[in-house]
Amino acid sequence: MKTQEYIELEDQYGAHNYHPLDVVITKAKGPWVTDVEGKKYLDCLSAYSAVNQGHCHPRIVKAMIDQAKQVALTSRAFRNDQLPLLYKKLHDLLGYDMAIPMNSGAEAVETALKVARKWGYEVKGIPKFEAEIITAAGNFHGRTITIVTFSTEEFYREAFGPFTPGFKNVAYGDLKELEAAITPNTCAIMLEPIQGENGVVLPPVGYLQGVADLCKKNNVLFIADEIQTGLCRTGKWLACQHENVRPDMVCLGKALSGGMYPVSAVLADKEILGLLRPGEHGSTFGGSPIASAVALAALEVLDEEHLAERATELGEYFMDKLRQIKTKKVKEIRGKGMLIGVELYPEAGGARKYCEALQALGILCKETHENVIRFAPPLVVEKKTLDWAVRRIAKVLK
Ligand code: IF1
Repeated sequence: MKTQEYIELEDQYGAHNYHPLDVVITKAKGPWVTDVEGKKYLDCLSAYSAVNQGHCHPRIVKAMIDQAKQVALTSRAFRNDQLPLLYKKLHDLLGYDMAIPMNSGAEAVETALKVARKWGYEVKGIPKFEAEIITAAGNFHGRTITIVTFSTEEFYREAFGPFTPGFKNVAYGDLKELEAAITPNTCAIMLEPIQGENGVVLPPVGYLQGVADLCKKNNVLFIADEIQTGLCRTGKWLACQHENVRPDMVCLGKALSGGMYPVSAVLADKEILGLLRPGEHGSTFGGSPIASAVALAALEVLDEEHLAERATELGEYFMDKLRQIKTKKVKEIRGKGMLIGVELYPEAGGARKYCEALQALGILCKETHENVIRFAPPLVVEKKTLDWAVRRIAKVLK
């Protein structure tokens, strides 16, 4: 079948909740994907940072196939011999006492919110059902009803109320406003260390440290949503580590499986995650043998291929080259490691058409909001491939 036939089928029988580029991918390897016409593209999105390890990493593929032949799913009613190994690996790499496995990022976020509320009632002593959680304007944490409750993007919410009580937003990057929003009933503050969806927005230097200090002072939990920023994308295992901040809870997803399978998790110490009792929370697929084996391999690849260091080096290289492009269309280039946003002036006419032009030249990327193009290739990409990409990006921005 041809591209157009796939598109017609999809549009006829699928919900129209996306506006994808018209490229129909059929296979992929490392940083490259190939469409059904046989055209090859450099993937500069990495499935929103889920394929940090590169597409179809042989080691992760092998872990998945081997485990699929062995046992895929047991449910958590029984134990399996892969999940304990994943727990230990997460502990060794990231230094938290415990983890809880889920599937999607949104589920990890929901899990963290539930645990934070429980902590609020049982440890902090907040009166029953009065717990408050503070989030940041411009956030993106997923699509469930509770999560869109605190989205500030009206489009994500407008058709979907009524919403979940107990949340309030403050401006991202503003410690004063945050401090003023904390009450004795505040159990947690949840933030992305860099707001990806909001256009790769970096908070002011010292903000995350300031948030951690405010949390400590007020007996409030700091939840970091590292679903997009975590697992080496920004040059550290966790983006919070750039400021030597250790959040009380960390949400992981996306690259936790290298894109092979939906795997997410929440990490925290025993005083927090240890509060969950049997039956209070769970998931049919979360922590399955196949999810665990895949995640274990995905973490080993990040570790053994030193992908955090690679993200730092490649990110500096890439951003430097992007900055050398002579163009009047670019307002700002910002990012950390290999999470890079190129913000165009509004007069440039919106980022979408540049993504379409890049597609024609063999580069896949995605606009975020009106005017930002996000560049986040897999961390296994080579410098000479980035050079190749920059030549094309320069052409498009001229
Ligand atoms: C879509 C955005 C990125 C996330 C953070 C939780 C989740 C995400 C920081 C939820 C998910 C994805 C979802 C995807 C597009 C993508 C996205 F543009 F929409 F915002 F990456 F920037 N926390 N982000 O970034 O994880 O439940 O999806 O596994 O199409 O909605 P999920």
